[in-house]
Amino acid sequence: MLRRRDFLASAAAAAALPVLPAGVSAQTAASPAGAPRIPPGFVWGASTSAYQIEGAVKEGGRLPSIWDTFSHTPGRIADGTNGDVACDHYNRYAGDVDLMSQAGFQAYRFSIAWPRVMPQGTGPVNPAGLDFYDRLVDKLLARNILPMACLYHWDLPQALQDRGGWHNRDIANWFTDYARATVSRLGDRVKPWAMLNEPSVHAIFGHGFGNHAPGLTGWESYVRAQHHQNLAQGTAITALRSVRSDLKLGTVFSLQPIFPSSPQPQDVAAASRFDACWNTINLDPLFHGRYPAGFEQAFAPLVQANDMAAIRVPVDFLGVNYYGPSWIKHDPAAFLAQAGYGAVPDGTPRTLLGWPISAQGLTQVLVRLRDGYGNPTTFITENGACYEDPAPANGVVNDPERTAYIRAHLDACAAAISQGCALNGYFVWSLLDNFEWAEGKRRRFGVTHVDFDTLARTPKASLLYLSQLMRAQGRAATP
Ligand code: IFM
Repeated sequence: MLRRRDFLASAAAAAALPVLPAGVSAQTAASPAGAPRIPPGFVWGASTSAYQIEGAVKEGGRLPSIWDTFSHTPGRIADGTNGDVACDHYNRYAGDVDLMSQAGFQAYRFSIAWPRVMPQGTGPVNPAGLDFYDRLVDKLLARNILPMACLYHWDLPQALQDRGGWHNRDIANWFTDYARATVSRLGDRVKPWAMLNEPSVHAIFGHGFGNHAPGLTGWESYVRAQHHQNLAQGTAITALRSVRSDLKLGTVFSLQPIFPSSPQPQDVAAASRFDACWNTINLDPLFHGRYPAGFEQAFAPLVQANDMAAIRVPVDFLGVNYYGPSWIKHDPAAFLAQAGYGAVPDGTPRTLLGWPISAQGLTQVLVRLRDGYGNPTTFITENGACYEDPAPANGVVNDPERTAYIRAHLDACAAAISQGCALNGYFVWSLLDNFEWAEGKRRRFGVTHVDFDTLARTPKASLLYLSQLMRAQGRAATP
């Protein structure tokens, strides 16, 4: 496993990037008073995903994904919007990269749209689709920003959904073929590659609750989608190892502490089952080659002879998306292991979406990885918060709650590092206000405000805060 400095240095070297921009040294970068105690060498990044920002859904040979279908189905999206235009990043990517560069970001995590690269999901590659990512990557490198690409952030080609999508075991090979084609084209410049984004979330919401695309429901549907994502992830990592030897291959999980909503034994047991469905259903197969205790039987009908060996593959890094903890109660009617969301303790602060806030929970997640999963090289690949923002005034959007949220979570990163967790970097979610899935455009996570009528970008105070920190600390990276 690579550790912090090795990772940035080798990824930057492989991409022919200088680790330190000219004129900046570890000595010249000082810490602002009261700033989180993040050590030099930490990677500071911003994160986005294709369907949420690109728009241009019919340009360059792209065909529909499950999210095009879902968002155009009446009643699915809270405000009736869709990703047709989103932030128009497809056409405005150069300005967005300049914005990142001006802010001082060192790295950018974005996702590749499978329906651009292989519009039918399998078969011929669409060169025009890859051309877009070529342009994006070259622009990033020209600005000394390290590209980190994620191969799948929930936008499955609709043509594959029509063949069963994540319920069809063949998807492990479909995904691997798409991954190989994409990495063969971009792997000379992009070194860190994440396979999947938040597979348990995609399985639970998209294939269990049905409030995300493709809108499927029920326990068996969830189990099939979860196992086939695990299998596709492992199969693709193994295949990509032989594409190039200098790649850094990993994946991204959403992880959170899960608490019982009461000390009643039934709620305690439900919390443990929910923890399995959210957290260890991804972690245990990848790092230990088994499904969590109590879940083996549910997965047994799907697991073939070599599956667990195919899933348990070494990774160069793990991306952790963290937002906050959940409180869970026993609920016999809940499709997910009879475990449902329960009462959150009085006084717990929450974001606009009602998500409980606990920066300490981020440290707990990282300590769990340290103690239970071999302390993998880790990046926080998403962290951020949704709040009601005021309109832009004097060229800025004042978002003190988001700024405080980010600051507290950076402190939690520093605490984890001081406790020996192999945390290497932090990517804020998100660079831009965007299409927030079932919430549409009415819920904003960006550190940059986007006016969805004019598509104008305006920095928020949270971006200026990050920028100040990154300029003082981030550029102190030494190889
Ligand atoms: O917007 C999403 C992202 O796509 C996946 N992680 C959580 C974010 C906020 O809901």
